[in-house]
Amino acid sequence: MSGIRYDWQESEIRAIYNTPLLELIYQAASVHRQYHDATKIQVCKLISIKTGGCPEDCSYCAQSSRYKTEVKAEALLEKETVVSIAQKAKATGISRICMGAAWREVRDNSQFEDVLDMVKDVTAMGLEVCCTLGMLTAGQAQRLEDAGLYAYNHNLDTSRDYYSTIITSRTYDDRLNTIENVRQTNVTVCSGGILGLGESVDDRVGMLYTLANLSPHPESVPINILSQVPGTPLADQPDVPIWDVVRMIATARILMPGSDVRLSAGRAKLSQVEQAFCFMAGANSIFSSDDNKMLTVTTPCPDYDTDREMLNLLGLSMRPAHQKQQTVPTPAVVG
Ligand code: SAM
Ligand code: DTB
Ligand code: SF4
Repeated sequence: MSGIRYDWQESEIRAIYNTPLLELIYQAASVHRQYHDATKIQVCKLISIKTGGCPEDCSYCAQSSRYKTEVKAEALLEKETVVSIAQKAKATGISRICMGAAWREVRDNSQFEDVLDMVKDVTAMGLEVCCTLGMLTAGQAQRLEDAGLYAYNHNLDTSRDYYSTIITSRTYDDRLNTIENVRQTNVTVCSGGILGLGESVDDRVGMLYTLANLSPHPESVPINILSQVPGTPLADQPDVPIWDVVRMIATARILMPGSDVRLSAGRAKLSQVEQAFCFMAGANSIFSSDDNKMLTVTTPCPDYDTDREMLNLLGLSMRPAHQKQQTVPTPAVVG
């Protein structure tokens, strides 16, 4: 689409991030209205299809087997369980289901076959299905596409420079390779990061630089606020100031105008007023959960009723599945 750039410089991104706050929000809100119906929010439901016992060492994560957290390793969920959670979510107006597995990578085994079956059945319900299963080969991405997968989530989390401070069991290029493998299919890409890992503003700019120079941009960009999980190396990180969250969302919105920007983990810590600022700055998606958790009990998530009430109060409605609006900006009338 016209007006979308893939050649952002870090200096430009830093200047956008550091724009005086209300001016930044105004610019982001304006861009948001050119590319999206600003009265719509996509509400998603996460399902942890395989919880805990992950061999990776992501310093923020409750599911890594390297840290002693309250999350215990569980078996892959049954397809029937996943379908019934998805049915309940659909009945409340949720249009996207994200299935997460605490895996380093997908293996070509019977568990992958089971996941492909889940993707088929939940897709057949008319919902958008996203999976986040760790690293993927191009062949595995193709099999997920064949099963009907709509999106694959694989976050960059932070800048290339800061990555090895947070994760040592894989590299930034491993991450980019999986994203590239997904791009070879028609499955859309979901990739974003986390605020509150102890990163600098330059690291935030660096992550957005990598995302915004992917061509095409990830169709979906989750912005997570660190949930400080006891037992992990990042347990004692301070809370992220709300204005940093708003700046990050607004900058992502301006750089990647056509993408969905998702206010993800950490939303439960925000007041309605704080969330309203995030929507004004261009966030157009949230995760909601009837069991009050994101993937695991360590990270609370507002429930369906609370979110319905908030959206009503703000005059927002839930976007149906497969209805991402991509308005072509009207050319200026000359003369
Ligand atoms: N194992 C897969 C992977 O890492 O790609 C998928 C699941 S993993 C839980 C998905 C994403 O959740 C991570 O990339 C990270 O951005 C986010 N996440 C995990 N733990 C978090 C926490 N404590 N606070 C905020 N975000 C978190
Ligand atoms: C994403 O960026 N955030 C979601 C989704 N993608 C998979 C996951 C947040 C996980 C929060 C930590 C937990 O629940 O343990
Ligand atoms: Fe494993 Fe994903 Fe958690 Fe890293 S973020 S430890 S890969 S579940």
